[in-house]
Amino acid sequence: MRHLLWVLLVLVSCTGSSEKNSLPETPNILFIAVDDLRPELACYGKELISSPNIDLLAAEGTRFDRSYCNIPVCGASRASLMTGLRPARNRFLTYLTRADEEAAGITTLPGHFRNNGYHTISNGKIFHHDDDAEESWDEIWHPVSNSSSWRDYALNENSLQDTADRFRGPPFERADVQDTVYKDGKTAEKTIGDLRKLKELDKPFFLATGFLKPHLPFNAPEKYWKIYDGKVSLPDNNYPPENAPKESLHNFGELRAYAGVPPDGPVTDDFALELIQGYYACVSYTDAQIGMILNELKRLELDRTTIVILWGDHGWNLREHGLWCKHCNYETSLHTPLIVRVPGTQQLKESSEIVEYVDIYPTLCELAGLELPEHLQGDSFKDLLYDKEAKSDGVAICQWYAGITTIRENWFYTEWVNDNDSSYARMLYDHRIDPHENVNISEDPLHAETIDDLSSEMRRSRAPNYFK
Ligand SMILES: [Ca+2]
Repeated sequence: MRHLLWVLLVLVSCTGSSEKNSLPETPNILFIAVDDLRPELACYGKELISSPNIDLLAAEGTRFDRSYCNIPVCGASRASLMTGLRPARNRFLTYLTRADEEAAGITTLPGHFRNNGYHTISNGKIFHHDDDAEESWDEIWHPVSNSSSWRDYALNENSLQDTADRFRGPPFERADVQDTVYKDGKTAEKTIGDLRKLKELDKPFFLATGFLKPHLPFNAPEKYWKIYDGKVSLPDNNYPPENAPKESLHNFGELRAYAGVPPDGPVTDDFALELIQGYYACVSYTDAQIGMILNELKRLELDRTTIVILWGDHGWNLREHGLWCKHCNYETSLHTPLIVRVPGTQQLKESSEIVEYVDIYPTLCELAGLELPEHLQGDSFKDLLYDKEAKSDGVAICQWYAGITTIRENWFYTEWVNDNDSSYARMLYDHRIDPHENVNISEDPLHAETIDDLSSEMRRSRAPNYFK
């Protein structure tokens, strides 16, 4: 016995960290996707937001403070993350992206786990299309709303008919209903049932659960709206950045498709306040669903063998720059929440290293001890969970159509390029002095060298397929 203890001690001191000894050999994965969630959470310093469950997950795991999606729209961001491939000039561009068409033949993240003996389940919105990359999953399930509408309304079927000239119903709903009236409540129920079932399974699992809120429409039970009554304020930069290129702005058509939103021009302050409160209510509603799942994981003691990862598919503008929705190259659309909790290991509380969503696939493989498929274009950030001295490569490249944003240190540089790789617009922000990106300084000769450098960085190392 004494000999065994000695061997263990030597092993611990040789590896220099605890994670190798206590991480399960084949850990389960609980993969939580939240639609349109920017880091609007108390654990990210937004103290107004009630997000106790995600905050607890962050406290027990590692919170990434500089995580960026590679493309700020649902379908394309998810296809990129799930395949580990970057967007390119003709790949992963819109919300309608299908991974199994634009990356045909590529093994997806859950597909890779499935090939390695995992039982894989997709609940709710993981890929944009319900039937995308079906061979990745042993089981696929989608919630059905109580309402007959394709969207998730509790009360507003009549108003949908009243506004037949618009594509959709109202952009928010404040209904005094149970959580399970809306789809995300059903997704939580289904996922909890799965955990109980998977506990008895004789193989590891990759359980993906995707929540629809805080995506529009901002429909959430009354109790979550109430949290924010009288507490919401407007951002102080309700205007385009000084010298902003027109390419960086849009008309937030996604929001205008909803009834009651003016067809052009800005929305009123009162309407903006209601939209922001609705977004917050949806964040708290989703947080509560995630809490029920994480509590069940603990109750079943599966938390001891399960890696939990939580991510939002991209950011969202809540009237910053006069914008709503995503679909642009500002940090508001690119910055995302990312939290990873690994069982049985002593993790760092947070990381301020720059990581990208193409890095998630290799990270989960490495944590689970799976080989990395050759096609992957990101880098594992496993070391950032444990090693204070560890660094990422320090660069994120994000793409919105022809606009490519290079994020490095304090610089956020976007260049719009045409088919023959010449640029026709650009913007540069220095987050040390302008963290909200209110003044484009790309035409200031003082920064010419920085721009050259960032422009070469983008071309050289991070978008090898982009110009092909
Ligand atoms: Ca989305």
